[in-house]
Amino acid sequence: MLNIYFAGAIRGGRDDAELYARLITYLKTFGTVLTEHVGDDGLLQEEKFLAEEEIFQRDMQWLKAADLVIAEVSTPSLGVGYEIGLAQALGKEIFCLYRPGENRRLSAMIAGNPALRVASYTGRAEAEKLLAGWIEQFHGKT
Ligand code: 6K6
Repeated sequence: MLNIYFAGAIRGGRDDAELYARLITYLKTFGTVLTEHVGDDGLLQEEKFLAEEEIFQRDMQWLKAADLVIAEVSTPSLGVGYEIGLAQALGKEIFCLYRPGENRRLSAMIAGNPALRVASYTGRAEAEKLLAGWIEQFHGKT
């Protein structure tokens, strides 16, 4: 079973939370999504009872356990950037999804990083198509 770490902005901003939830639901057809709370404000409310150190330690364990890291990077987030950098250092396969917007531009640390697979998309259907293609290729390699 594929273990998927989905990364998306939390304190960076929750404008795309609903989209994260839909992408996570889609990803669950391919394996286990370790970070379901990223798309679920109800689950995040429960996390308020955890110390920040506990959240950090747990997320790091999940990142180490992941086969695949999928990051939605349209909303800039320190946490997501950190997770991507660490996932790269751990040798994980990393896919980044980016929805271009009028007033934003993806960080060069992501857009210019040859170790990442970054794709732009406009809507959920396109994002899901990209995810399915990536996961199929990933399975071909393993
Ligand atoms: C409860 C209410 C608000 O935040 C919480 C609990 N916080 C977190 N719980 C779980 N994962 C977190 C939390 N904060 C950050 N992360 C991890 O960093 C997630 O895996 C996200 O991919 C990423 C988001 O980072 P920020 O900098 O946008 O918060």
